[in-house]
Amino acid sequence: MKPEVLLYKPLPDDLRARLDEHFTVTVIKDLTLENADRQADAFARAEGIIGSSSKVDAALLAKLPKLRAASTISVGYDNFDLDALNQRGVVLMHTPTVLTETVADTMMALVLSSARRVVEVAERVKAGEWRGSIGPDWFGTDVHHKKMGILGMGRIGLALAQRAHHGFGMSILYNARKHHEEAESRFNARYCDLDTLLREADFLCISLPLTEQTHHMIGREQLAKMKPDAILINAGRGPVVDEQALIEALQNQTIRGAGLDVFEQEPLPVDSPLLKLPGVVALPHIGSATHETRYGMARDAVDNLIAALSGKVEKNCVNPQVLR
Ligand code: 8YV
Repeated sequence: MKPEVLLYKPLPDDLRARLDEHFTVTVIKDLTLENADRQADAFARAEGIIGSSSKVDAALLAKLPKLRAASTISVGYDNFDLDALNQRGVVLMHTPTVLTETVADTMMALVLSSARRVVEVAERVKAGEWRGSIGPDWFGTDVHHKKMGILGMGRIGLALAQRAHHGFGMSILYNARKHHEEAESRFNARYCDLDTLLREADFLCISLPLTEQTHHMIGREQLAKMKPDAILINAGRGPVVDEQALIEALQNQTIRGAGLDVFEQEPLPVDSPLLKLPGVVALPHIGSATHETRYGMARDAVDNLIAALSGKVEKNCVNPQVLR
C-alpha cells in the first residue's frame, strides 16, 4: 500500500508521475478548513502534504490526524505553525538552495530598476513622451560603487553580495545574527549594527525570513534613520517592513524609492498607495519565478516528501529534531 498524500499545487507532468509512483495522490486546490470538510476522507488518510503558500496551523493539523510530513515548494515557511508541527511530530521540508541565485538576480533587478527608474521611463517611452533629448527629469541615480547594506546574510544575501561587489564594485555592509566569514573574506563585507546599516546604506536590501522577531523590523523609527537618497529593497517577506510607515517615508520623500517583490498583503491591492508613487518598483512576488528554478523547487519538494515519508531525510529539513 502506497502512503496517501495531498497535492495542493500543480506539478509538471514528469514530477507528478514521480509523485504517483510513490504515493496515492489526491489533488486539492488549497489546504483550507472548508476543503478539509469537503474532502474529509482524503484529509483523514493523508500522511503527507505537498504544495505552497497555504496556511497550516493547529486547526488544520487537527483535520490531518495521520500526517507525518509536510513538503513546501518554497524556502520560506512562515505559513506553517512550527510549534504545532513539532508537537505533532510532523517533519517540515523546504527548498532552500535551488532558488538562491534566482532570488539574488531578482534583488539586483530591483536595485537597478529602482535606481535607474527603468520601469517608469520605459512606460514614458511607450506613452510617446520621448520626443527629444532627455533632461534631468528622466535621470536616475548610480548603482556602481555605492554602498549596499544587506539585512540578513543567509544564502540569498551572500549571492546578492557577490553580484553587487564583483559585478558593480559596490561596498557591502551587513547586519545579521552573527558574523559571516565567507561574506567578509570573499566580498570584503563589513559587519555592523542595524543603526549603522540604516544610516550608511545607499541601498538597504532586506533578505530576511518572517518570524516574530523580524515582523515590522523596519518601521517608522528605522526608516527615519535612512539617507534621503536611499532606496529600500525587499524580496524576503512583506511584513518585515511596516508598509504604512514605508508609504509615508516615500510620500514625504525622506527616502528616494523602493523596489519591492513582497508586500504585507499579496496580491497587492490595486488601490495601494504604493502604486501611485513614482519611486516604487512593485513586482508580483517573482523572486524565484523562472521556469528553471520553479521546476527545480518542485523537483526538490517531491524528493523531500519521498525522503521524509520513507525515513531517509538527509537535507532540507526545517525541524530535524522531530525525527529523533
Ligand atoms: C515561492 C518564496 O515560490 O520560496 C519562497 O519562500 O517566497 C517563493 O520563492 C512562493 O512562496 C510560491 O511558492
